[in-house]
Amino acid sequence: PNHQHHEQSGPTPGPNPLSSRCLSTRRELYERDFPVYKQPVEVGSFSLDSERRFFNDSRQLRYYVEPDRTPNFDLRDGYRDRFIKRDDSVKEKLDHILRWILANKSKLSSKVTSDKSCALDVDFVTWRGHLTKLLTTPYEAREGWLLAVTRFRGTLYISEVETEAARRDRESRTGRHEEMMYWGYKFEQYTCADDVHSSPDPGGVVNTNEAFCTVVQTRLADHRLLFSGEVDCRDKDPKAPAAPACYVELKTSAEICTPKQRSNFHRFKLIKWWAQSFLPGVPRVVAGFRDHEGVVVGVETFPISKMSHLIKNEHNCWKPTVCMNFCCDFLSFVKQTATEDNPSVVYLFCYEPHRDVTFSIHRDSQYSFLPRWYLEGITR
Ligand code: 0WD
Ligand code: CA
Repeated sequence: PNHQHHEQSGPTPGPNPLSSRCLSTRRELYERDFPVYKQPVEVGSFSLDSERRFFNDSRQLRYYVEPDRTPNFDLRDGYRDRFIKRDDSVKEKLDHILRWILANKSKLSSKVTSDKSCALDVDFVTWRGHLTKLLTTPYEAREGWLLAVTRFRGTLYISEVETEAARRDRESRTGRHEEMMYWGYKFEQYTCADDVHSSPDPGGVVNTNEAFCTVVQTRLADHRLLFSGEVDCRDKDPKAPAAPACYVELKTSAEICTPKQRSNFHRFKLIKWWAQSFLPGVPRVVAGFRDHEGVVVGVETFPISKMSHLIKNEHNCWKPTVCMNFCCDFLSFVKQTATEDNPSVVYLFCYEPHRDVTFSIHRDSQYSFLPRWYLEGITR
């Protein structure tokens, strides 16, 4: 896909100083007080089964079973013969979230407008993963992004578009890289059980079509957000706090052997772990540290609230306030830019490392992403 063709490159230049054609990504501009970020509230959840079918329930939610501190999990086991991989060339856009919205329209705080149709009481609908990319943008020197935005009945829908570079990378992955992508899912299988009282089954099949997703509502400054994110598992203690506080994010990472490796881990990996879990209010990450052969040699729990202390000794490190203020200003930029309320219009926002965020406008193009079933379903 080519996103060069657009009808104009921004609003007509005028005297309005609040209306701008681009948004700076320079860190210094975002070093101010931490913005208001309301405690995220889970408003629902959904599941995707082994064939990627949608269910408006938590059937795919799994339970965390704490492993040994030195577990020796072999993450390569089953890669050849017990692995069913999701087809990542299929772009699902916001479809699962939109399905969830239709299924929960009545319980979602929605208001009836003059034409008897419902408008959502939120400013933005998106995936958590898209917001994670926004939070880390001021520190992202390698990967750009494209975010498509459509305004429909006052709500701004944000859906990612794969960049050319990302598509090339996806299509040219090495065998080693493909196998390493499996390791994270295999770690989940070693540490998650299907039921409160059962044990993990490392002899089973890993199927990456399966997913459990939480849907949360929150507010960042004056932006009301509704987003969904995939959750790996929950605390199995029935006395654990309510969702999302009972959720656990699982990660694998290369074992840390040198001070240089520790510093890189703090500077480049923890920012992604922090941003991803902070957004939906997931309080901890359990990390499996593995060697080059894919054997987990250690497991460590990282509370999200302690991550910002861990990094304070690092030189030139990321700051949570810069991440949140940039995201907040980006959302303001989107509100100010995407003004035409029309499901066939897409405002395409583009970030390339070390550049400002820019945008282009596309009418009835390949970028339109709100499906007819959603437009019709929300209208009745
Ligand atoms: O571009 C995307 N991120 C899209 C995601 C486009 C369309 C759909 N999705 C959805 C899927 O329905 C999936 O269930 O992604 C869901 C996960 O969304 P998310 O939580 O917003 O994504 P993110 O925070 O980036 O990733 C969470 C987990 C990953 O775990 P790790 O520990 O590696 O961060 O979701 C998985 C992955 O296991 N994942 C995905 N699953 C399906 N499709 C995708 C994807 N595109 N990206 C990550
Ligand atoms: Ca994970």
